[in-house]
Amino acid sequence: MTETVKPNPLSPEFNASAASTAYRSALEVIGAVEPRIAAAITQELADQRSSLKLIASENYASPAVLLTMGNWFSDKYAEGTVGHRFYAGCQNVDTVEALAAEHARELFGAEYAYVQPHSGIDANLVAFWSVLAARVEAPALVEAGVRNVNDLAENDWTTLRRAFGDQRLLGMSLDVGGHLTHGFRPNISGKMFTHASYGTDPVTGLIDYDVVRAQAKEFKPLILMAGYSAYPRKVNFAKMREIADEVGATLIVDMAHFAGLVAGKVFTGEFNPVPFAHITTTTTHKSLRGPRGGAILAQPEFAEFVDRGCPMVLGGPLSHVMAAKAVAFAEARQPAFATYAQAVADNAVTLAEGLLKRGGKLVTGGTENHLVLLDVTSFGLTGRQAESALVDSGIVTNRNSVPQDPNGAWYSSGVRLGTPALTSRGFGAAEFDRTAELIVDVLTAATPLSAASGGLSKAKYNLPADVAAKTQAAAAEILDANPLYPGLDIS
Ligand code: DSN
Repeated sequence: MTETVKPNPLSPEFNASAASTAYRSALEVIGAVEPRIAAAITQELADQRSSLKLIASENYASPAVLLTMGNWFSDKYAEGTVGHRFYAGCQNVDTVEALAAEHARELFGAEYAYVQPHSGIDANLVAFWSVLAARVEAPALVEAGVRNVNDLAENDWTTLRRAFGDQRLLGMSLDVGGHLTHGFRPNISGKMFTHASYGTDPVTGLIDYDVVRAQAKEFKPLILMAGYSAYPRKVNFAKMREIADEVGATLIVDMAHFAGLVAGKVFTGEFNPVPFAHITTTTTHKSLRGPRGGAILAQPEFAEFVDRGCPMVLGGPLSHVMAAKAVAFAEARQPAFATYAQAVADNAVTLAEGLLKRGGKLVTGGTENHLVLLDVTSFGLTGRQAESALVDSGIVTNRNSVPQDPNGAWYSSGVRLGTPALTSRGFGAAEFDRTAELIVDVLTAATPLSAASGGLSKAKYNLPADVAAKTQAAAAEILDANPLYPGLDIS
């Protein structure tokens, strides 16, 4: 007989009574010093419990992961790497970091893992410096008469870039779902490299690998970057590696968004970046459902350079977070995580179909991962108006550009919807179809305020109060049926 247990992997191993005692005691201790912080922590749980969280980059970590971060590892300095520290007394940090790296290697089938990065940006920076160091540093610096990059004048990016031979990075365009840290000006990666980006096909919205290949041949990048934060499809990393090899580039894949789908074996073969990328970077808190942080997997030739991440690029390792990464990776190695990851992808398809059948327009027409990009221009709204109308109704998303966005990045024309968080609560097909219905109801009822009616910006809108109230009540119903941290009694 088929088992019909809902995929809520947080529940089976979750000892609600022990977690309630732990958190109540912690809040009592915190509240004795600064009660407003204890109150804010309590309120954050209440708020997270009571909203339909569809932010594609967010999730709910298990109490085991969260509790692992609140301890005395926070007090320890441990610059360096396992067995090679700039401080004494790091034996327990060594245990933690070695275990986290071992779990990461096993989880992703990687030969080398580095678990120190504090965030995805940090992980990418370490990866960039590693490629520069491995492939460029020595000859280019010597030729430029620079003995050490630390000798360069502060903020002298032109000098720095010349020293490194003005290297190039080709990454996915921000406009079609790429990430800021893949060579864009507001991020340091855009200052370190001469940058070019590849887009998507204007009709299908998909990456055209022949176009990427042609661009790479023309541009000859040192680094070919793959990965995204708002592209709702799989990427063929085997093809990306082929392109990188053809032009002598190093392939870095930033799998921050979909690491959980790789860990859970939803993305396998050519869609699993780890065997193909020279360096794979990630965050640990998105679909992977760990603590807020980053990690790097690399092929052995880059290991010695990545190992220098701290102090080259990173501050002292956050040992308490590395400990929580070890716990999260251990969780992700359990069969329940694969069930969860598959449910994340299945739920995204349900959400996409629920929106499509109610008249929604989706970038690329659907999804193959954990996110859906809804083009809200068909509702006559900007992304900003849609995001706000949904928040008023208890639905938390984030506005996002769509390809060739007429409203620019600030107001945008889309909302990005992700399934990892609500799937962790136990949402399945019925709940995601209902969620799609609620989203369409709100966006249909919301109207932009034109200049004539007193509104002046692409941010203003009108949403009938009864629609917001009705949606909030309907959302509360499905949220109550799928409680976050069931039995965790904090008030
Ligand atoms: N801020 C993350 C996101 O929302 O996609 C990426 O860094």
